[in-house]
Amino acid sequence: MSKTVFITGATSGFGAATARRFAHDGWAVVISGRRKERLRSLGDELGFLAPVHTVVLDVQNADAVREAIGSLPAKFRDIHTLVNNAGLALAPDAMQRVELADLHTMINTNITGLVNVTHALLPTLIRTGDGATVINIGSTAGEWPYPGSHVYGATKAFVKQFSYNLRCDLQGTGVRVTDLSPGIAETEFSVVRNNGDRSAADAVYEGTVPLTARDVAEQIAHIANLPDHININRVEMVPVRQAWGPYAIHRDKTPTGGV
Ligand code: NDP
Ligand code: 8X3
Repeated sequence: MSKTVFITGATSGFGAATARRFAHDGWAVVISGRRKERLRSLGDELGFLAPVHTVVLDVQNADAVREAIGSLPAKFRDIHTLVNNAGLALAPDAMQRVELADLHTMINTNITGLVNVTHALLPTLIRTGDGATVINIGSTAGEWPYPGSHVYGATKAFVKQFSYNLRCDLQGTGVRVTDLSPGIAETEFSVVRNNGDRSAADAVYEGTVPLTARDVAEQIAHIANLPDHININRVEMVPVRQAWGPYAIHRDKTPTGGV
């Protein structure tokens, strides 16, 4: 019998590429996200390759998550791998200049949403036992600071620590947990971050060679298909063209602030 993967945020980017990758390997695939039309068209595309079930779902809504997982058709109920991928960055400016509501949306999606889905699926994954896998999509932003990353990077730091802590709780269950943290990758991520401004999004990738969604999907498939006794705690993957800059030293001795 084929294994089943549950993917959040499958309407674009890493999630859609992961759905394609697993369907090509013959896994049963549960694809979820908020955009119904996108899910339908991906379901139509992959339905010839593998069993596909679509779930319109906003991960921020704990009741909806519980309900969606509780009402999976029998054929898709025995989840082997959960890919906690749904997430976003907003407010690409300094913390002191951005809207509080955007910060809450990042927290509610990248932290609360990920916790909602994990909590709802853990009983199933524990029942699956050996080889069951949770792959949480973190980010290099969870490890390395940069201007404008403020809450986004902090949500991804949460993903890393949550992944490690979850491993402790799941010791003895056979369930594996990985924090997969990519660097810059060309998806709709930057369009969302720049509030639909395509030219600002394109500028992020201009003149460089970023990761692709497929690169990330390959890693996800690799991790999920490893022998049951191996747990990859964390993977940080970046394009060769992405490294670190020097410390930002403010070279101006004029006092700041005051009235
Ligand atoms: P995309 O914008 O292409 O995809 C994001 C996905 O998340 C979409 O399918 C979107 O679906 C879904 N999503 C967003 N909010 C919600 C929500 N409330 N409920 C359910 N689904 C939601 O970006 P990526 O593929 O690049 O991003 C995927 C993950 O990878 C994110 O967690 C991101 O932070 C992370 N990441 C991205 C990197 C990059 O450079 N691209 C690098 C490192 C990490 P819908 O809108 O239909 O709900
Ligand atoms: C997305 C990668 O560098 O924009 O998590 O933070 S980056």
